[in-house]
Amino acid sequence: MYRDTLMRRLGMLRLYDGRFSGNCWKIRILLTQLRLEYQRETLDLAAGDAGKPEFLELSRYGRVPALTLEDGRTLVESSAILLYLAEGTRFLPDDRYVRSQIASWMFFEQGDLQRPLAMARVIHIRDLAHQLSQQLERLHADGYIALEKLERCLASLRWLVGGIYTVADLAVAGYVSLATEGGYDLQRFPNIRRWLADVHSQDGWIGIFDKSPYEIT
Ligand SMILES: N[C@@H](CCC(=O)N[C@@H](CS)C(=O)NCC(=O)O)C(=O)O
Repeated sequence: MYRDTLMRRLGMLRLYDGRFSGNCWKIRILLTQLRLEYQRETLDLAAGDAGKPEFLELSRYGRVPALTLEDGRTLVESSAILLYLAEGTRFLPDDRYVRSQIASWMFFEQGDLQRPLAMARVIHIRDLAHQLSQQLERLHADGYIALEKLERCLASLRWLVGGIYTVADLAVAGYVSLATEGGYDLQRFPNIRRWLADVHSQDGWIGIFDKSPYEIT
C-alpha cells in the first residue's frame, strides 16, 4: 500500500505520522512555519501499522515520523527531519557554533526529556495511571529532573540558542507543551511557561490536532 502511494505521490513531501504523536506534531509545525506543502499519511499506531513490512521498508525502526522527500528518499527521526527541513532557513543559522548548540538541545530533548514526558502522557491517555502508578512515578522523577534543567537554563535566556527562535525551541517545546497531559505540573516552572508562551506565539505554530493549511489531502 505504501509503495503504491509513494509512486503516485512522488514529487511532493509526504509525512507518515500518528494522530497523537508529539514527534510528528513537531514536523507538521515546521512544515507550516516554512509554508511547505506536504501530503499526510496518518498511521493507526494502535493497530500496529508502524510494524507492518511495507512501513518498515520506509522507516527502519518502525516508528513515525518518517518523511519521504520529493525525490523518493526517506528520512526518519524527528530531530533529523527538523534539521533537514530547516537547512538554509532562519530556523537553523549557518554559524557552526550556533548549529552545534541547536544540536545539543535536540540531543538533550531526545535523551532526557522526550521519553519520560511522552511515556507519562501515553499512560494517562490510555487511562492507566492508577494501574501503572509506580512506573508513572519513575517517569515523573526523570521528567522533572530534565524540566528543572530546562527551567534553570531559561532563567537567563529568552530563546534556547542565539537569541532567536530556532528548531531547538521547536524540538524541545513539542513534548514540554504536552507535559500536563502526562500529569506534570508546570506551575512550578515560570521560565518554561514564559518561554512556551513565546514559542506558541510564533507565526505558523499549530496545535497538535490542527490541520495545517499546507496539508494536501
Ligand atoms: N526518536 C524518535 C521517536 C519516534 C517515536 O517514538 N515514535 C512513536 C510515536 S511518537 C512510534 O512511532 N511508535 C511506534 C508504535 O507505536 O508502534 C523520533 O524522535 O522520531
